[in-house]
This record gives sequence, structure tokens and C-alpha cells, in this order.
Amino acid sequence: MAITIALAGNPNSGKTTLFNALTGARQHVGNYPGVTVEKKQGICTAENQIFDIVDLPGTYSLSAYSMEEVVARDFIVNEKPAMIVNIVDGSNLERNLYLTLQFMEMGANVCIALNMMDVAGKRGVTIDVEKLSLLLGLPVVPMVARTGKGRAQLLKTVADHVGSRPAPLKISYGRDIDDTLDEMEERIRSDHFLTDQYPCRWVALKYLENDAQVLEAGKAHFSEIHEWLSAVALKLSRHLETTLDTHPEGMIADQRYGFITSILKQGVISHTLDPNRLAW
Ligand code: GDP
Ligand code: K
Ligand code: MG
Repeated sequence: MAITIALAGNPNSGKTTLFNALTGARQHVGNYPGVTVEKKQGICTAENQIFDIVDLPGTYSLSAYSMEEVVARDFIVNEKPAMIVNIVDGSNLERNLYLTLQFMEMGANVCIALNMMDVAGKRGVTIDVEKLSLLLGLPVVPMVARTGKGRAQLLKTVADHVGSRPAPLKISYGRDIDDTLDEMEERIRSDHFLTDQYPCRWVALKYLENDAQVLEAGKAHFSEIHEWLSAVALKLSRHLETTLDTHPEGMIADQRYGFITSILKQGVISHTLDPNRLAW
């Protein structure tokens, strides 16, 4: 039986290039149900497995602001791919990892295809791949999708990790938000609120982020808990506005970037003085 693998990443990270490198001519194009977003799907056989590869729409985040974000998120939640191959532009690491972090918060089984290593090399940037992998707790495979370099290693890594079920990543958003999240999460867990679809903390987070899709699902599912969660989120929002002149969404985004920065600061990226020293 084919194993479903989702390719996900920021626009222009090389998703389609990698998709073509993996599937060759064995691909077909359709639409995601109910929307005009194009769905590319293809077969790749490697490591004695058949992988059914789906090229998700390119996104920077997993909020519900754009159709692409909703499509990518719904696919992960509903189709539960065995693995997400998250294509990361290695020459633009900080920005790209913002999406990675959100997959991890969803508890998705992620591996990073660290692409554009040639571009990073030309800029004199060296990435300590092992350290990045260790600090994130994810497999990371460096590659150049355009030439196919790293393809075999990526497929081996995917085959080795398809069965993993990592615990959702829990990052700190500062005390005010963390305390509220804990309280919401507890109620969500004990009432099994939307937990057939999403991890508990993720539902709580989405209430704080005022996520239209989750709020709508919550309202339809059980209005009493929905009202309670909305009230708790509103209370926190007012508190943050009064005390810090900010709102939960802004603070959550800031803390995510803070988390990424703190990882990258630990010697993951170094700059060589001689940009002609191409590692790739
Ligand atoms: P997508 O938007 O994520 O699907 O990205 P594409 O696959 O369309 O790639 C965006 C651009 O980056 C194209 O011009 C690709 O040829 C190029 N590209 C993809 N991978 C690499 C790579 O590893 N190195 C370099 N230098 N260019 C790449
Ligand atoms: K593109
Ligand atoms: Mg594309």
C-alpha cells in the first residue's frame, strides 16, 4: 500500500522542483475538493516502498487567512500523511522555520529537506545540519533540489521515519499566555473538544489566535465550551492590551520567532569570509 507523504513549505522554497525530482513523469494534477487550488500528486518508489507524494500549496504560516493555508492544514489534519517533508530554503532559514514550528505544534511527523544549499554556499553561509537537527529534534537532509543532490538521502530518511508519532511541540509564549493555554487545554482535554481532529493545546492556541476555521468548527460542535473558550481568550486579549499594548496573536508570533532565533544563535549558521568556497 502506498504511504502518503506531503510536501510542504514556503512559496519558492523548491517544492515543485523536488516534487518533480521525486515523481518524474508519474504525476497527475487535480484540484483539492471544493476549491480551485491545484493539487499535484505523484508516485515515487524507493527503499522498497511506494510513496504517494502530494505537493501542498506554498504557505508561510498555518493560520486560516488564505485558502492555501486552509487547504494545507486541512490536508494534514484530515488525510494524516505519514510524514510531512518540509522543504526549507536554507538561504532563508529563519523565515522558513516559522512554518516548520507550526507543523511541530500540530504534532505532525516532520522531516526537513534543507534546500538551496548551493545558494547558501554561494553567499558564504554554512549551516551545521546536525546541530539544527538536534536542536529541533527533527531529521534534516541538506539538498539541492534543482540538481537532485540529496534526493537519495531524503528518501532513505523518509523511509526510516514514516512510522514516527512525535509529541506536539510545546513552546513558551510567556507567562500570561502559558497560564491561559494550560487552563484551556485542560478543559479541552477533559471534554474531548475537537480532539478527534486536533491536539488539545493546538485547539487552545487557535482560540487565542482567533482562528476563524477552528472557532466555526468549535461553535458547531458544542456551543457551551466554545463560549467559555472564547470568553477566556477575550479576557486574555484585553489583559495583554492593557498591560503590554499587544494582543495574543502578535505575542504568539513573536515568541515563535524568538524560539527560532534562540536555536539559530547556538552556532547553527556561520559565515565564511571566502564566498568562493562552495560547499555544494
Ligand atoms: P515552489 O514555489 O516551492 O514550488 O518552488 P519551485 O520548485 O517552483 O522553485 C522556485 C525556484 O527555485 C525555481 O526557479 C527553481 O528552479 C529554483 N530552485 C529549486 N530548488 C533549487 C535549489 O536547490 N537550488 C537553486 N539554486 N535553485 C533551486
Ligand atoms: K513558484
Ligand atoms: Mg510550486
